[in-house]
Amino acid sequence: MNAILLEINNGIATITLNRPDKLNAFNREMAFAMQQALDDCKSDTVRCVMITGAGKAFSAGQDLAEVVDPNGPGMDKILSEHYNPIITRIRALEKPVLACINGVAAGAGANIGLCCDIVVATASASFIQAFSKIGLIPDSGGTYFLPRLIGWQKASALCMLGDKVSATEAEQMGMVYKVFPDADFNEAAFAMATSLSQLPTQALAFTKKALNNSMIHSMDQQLQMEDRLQQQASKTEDFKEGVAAFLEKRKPVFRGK
Ligand code: T3D
Repeated sequence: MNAILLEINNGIATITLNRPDKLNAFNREMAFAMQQALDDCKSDTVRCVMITGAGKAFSAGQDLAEVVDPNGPGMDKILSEHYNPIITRIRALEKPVLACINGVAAGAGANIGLCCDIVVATASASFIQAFSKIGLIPDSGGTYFLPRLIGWQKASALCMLGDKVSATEAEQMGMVYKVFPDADFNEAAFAMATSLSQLPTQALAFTKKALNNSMIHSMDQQLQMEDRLQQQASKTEDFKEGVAAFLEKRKPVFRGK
């Protein structure tokens, strides 16, 4: 059974974390397959990426059996070779990545979800910074993204206490963009992915680049970056189409070019 499934249809790539018996916990094989799937999403045929989990969980993070396996990769390799390359690939991917949190998201599983561009969750989903429960620190970008998403105080509390947060609480805190009832989740998440895949893909890529840099830039640097990226956006076919469609009072057809 492939630990990661990748399907590409009509501009939408769906990456499914697929070890449902282990709540989609990551081992080395799965981490490498995830990196490969994200690389495959660089194709021009992909205009939006959805990440979700098979079965009842999104992901329980690191497979803890692998951590204690004497033949396993070892703690010195797990972050640098498994998770960090996943997080950097998601942030660098020049298209929107939608995390569809279909169940519990724990440890690195939670933080892979939280580093995505937009996070939606089913009402019965939950998030756990599970690390302190086993004597570790939050990784996979948890200490970077969480304080920026929900503020320092709440991030400190969740990282230290390891409390389980429901999807509704996560939405109120700003960790999640929208929560959908379980019965509507697949359809609603897919509708959002479809909308994203029909938007001006290059403008979204420039938007992502600007937002990535807003974490580290001064206001002046950010204004200069917006100026540069806006000039690039204004040279795209989709910009011409967007303006023409507005003036002709019709719906634009963006091609991602
Ligand atoms: O270098 C490094 O290693 C650092 C990297 C760190 C990255 C990390 O992600 S560290 C954090 C690792 N994750 C966890 O600590 C979470 C562990 N899991 C849980 O706390 C719970 O399973 C959940 C809260 C996620 C869900 O609870 P529940 O009650 O819904 O399910 P369960 O019964 O605990 O689990 C179901 C099965 O999945 C069970 O197997 P079994 O008994 O049916 O054969 C359980 O052992 C397995 N499972 C769940 N999480 C993991 C796992 N197996 C391996 N690794 C897991 N992380």
